[in-house]
Amino acid sequence: MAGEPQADCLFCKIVAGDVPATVVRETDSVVAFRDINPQAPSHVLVIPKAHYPDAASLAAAEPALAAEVLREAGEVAALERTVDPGYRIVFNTGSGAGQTVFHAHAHILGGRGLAWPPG
Ligand code: IU
Repeated sequence: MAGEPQADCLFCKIVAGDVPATVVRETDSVVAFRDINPQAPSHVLVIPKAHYPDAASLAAAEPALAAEVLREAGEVAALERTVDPGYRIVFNTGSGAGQTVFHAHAHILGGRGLAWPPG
């Protein structure tokens, strides 16, 4: 069923506490934790606790939860003090775009200059 935990999903295991993560913020519906392979001085992932394979499927099924992920991204940036000069929110979607974990997640990157366009 849509949104239900998936036994083979790494991020569902983090939500369940079965895989360790350095959690920086948590609400009833989302978790924010540090990426284990940071690509910037501040690199935090925000995930919905419910399982959806990517951001688009999350937004289609539960738009309020997708909005909560974005709201939480802003809270993370404030906590990490990256609001000024700026930070980046990234949703890699599909393997060709670099998605490796198929549980929707926002990367919140900051703490250094971020070039555009991305690689
Ligand atoms: P991607 O957009 O699907 O490639 O992002 C997945 C991220 O999950 C990636 O940056 C990994 O470093 C990160 N990650 C993690 O934080 N903890 C883990 O246990 C594993 C991956 I596996």
